[in-house]
Amino acid sequence: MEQIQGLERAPGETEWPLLPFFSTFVCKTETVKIHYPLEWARTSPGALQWTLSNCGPLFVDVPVSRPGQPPLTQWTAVVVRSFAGPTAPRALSVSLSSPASASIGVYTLHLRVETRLGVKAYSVGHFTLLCNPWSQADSVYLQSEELRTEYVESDIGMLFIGSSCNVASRPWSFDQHEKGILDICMKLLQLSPQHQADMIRDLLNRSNPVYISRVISAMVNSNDDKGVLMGNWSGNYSDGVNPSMWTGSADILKKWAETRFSPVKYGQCWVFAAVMCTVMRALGIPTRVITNFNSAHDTDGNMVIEEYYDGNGKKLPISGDSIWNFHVWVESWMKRPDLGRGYDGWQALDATPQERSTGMFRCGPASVKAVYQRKVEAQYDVPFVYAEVNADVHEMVVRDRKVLSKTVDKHRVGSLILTKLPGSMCRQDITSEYKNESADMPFWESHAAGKSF
Ligand SMILES: [Ca+2]
Ligand SMILES: [Ca+2]
Repeated sequence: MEQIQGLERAPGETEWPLLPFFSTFVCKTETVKIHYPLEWARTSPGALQWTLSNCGPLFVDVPVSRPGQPPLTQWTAVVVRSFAGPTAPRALSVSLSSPASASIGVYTLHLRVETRLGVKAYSVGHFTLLCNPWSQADSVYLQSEELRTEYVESDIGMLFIGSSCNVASRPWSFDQHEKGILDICMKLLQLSPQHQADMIRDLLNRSNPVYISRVISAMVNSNDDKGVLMGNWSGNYSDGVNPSMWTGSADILKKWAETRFSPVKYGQCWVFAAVMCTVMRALGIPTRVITNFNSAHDTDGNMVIEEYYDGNGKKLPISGDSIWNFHVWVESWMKRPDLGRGYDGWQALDATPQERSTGMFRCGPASVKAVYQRKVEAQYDVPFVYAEVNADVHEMVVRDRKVLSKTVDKHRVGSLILTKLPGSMCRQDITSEYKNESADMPFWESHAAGKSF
């Protein structure tokens, strides 16, 4: 299948060239005009029916209806015009519209025509249906044109690494418009354990970006499934590629596809995040890469980082918790009807295999607003993300398994959270989106500052 262009076009009507076989992609709720030769039969529009199959057993029947504004709640097909003349070939032009609630994926379009002579069924071709951040009805709608340009269309990234005192930047090519990449992203959905286990349920769930993003966060790493990237933090990368040597996502995704979906060696956090950003942008879901400096990895779910030292200040290997100089994940923009009001917007998603989330190495989507509010029961993985940016560090001196002293450091973790500033290669500080710094102030101080927390 071939991708004819990127997501840069404006929403609205798109005319496809003469069929019968086409392959392209279209965003949900967009109307496409399909021009189909009907040289073989006399027909009346009322006897036509399109059938869509989403890569398998899920079928949607779309009877051809009368002209009118297509409702965004169901598939519609409207005959725009039919051609019939003594010299011109018989042909039919039909507008097809998808609802905002449609599942994304690769669709096969069948045309069924009833005539006096019988019924004919034709397989017309394929198209890939994507999320539509331009459509208000879509769960990933993003109002600002400038932000859509940055978070969906832009294929140039800047990843931040290093330390909060010495931030280094690393350009990255997301390559989501590159030929073949969208098909590989679709393959990633097809190979997911969810799809393999229950195809119909998976296809139905693909209307929901919360579900889609959780599947992708698992499939970008090769743990537990046939996912893309294998992590390696050993320093020995001799049988693969040093994670620092990658500069773009296409090389990684193509290598995965070319090796019949064997894990690509190797990734570290920024590589996992950048590849996930590519997949999400390719699917039409606004996404950005985030770097958290002094990022905590809480292994026991208590949202505290425990550090144990002996009397000489030597760190003891008692706790599994750790603090990375930096850690990189992504945020995707979507509605969260599953969480009630107030949690729409950016959702943290992490493809780096750190901890299992309901049995698999994946993380999120965790509403950034829920992290800010410490709403730990808001699925998915809010306690883990909260700890990454906001865990207190308990430094304990122990002897004979007894704690002799304990100090609490409330400020080390999550010292700076950055992303790329839209329309620029500079950094944007988004620490305050994750952290309510005034919550740690004494009451009088926060009160004096006029904060209501
Ligand atoms: Ca995986
Ligand atoms: Ca802990």
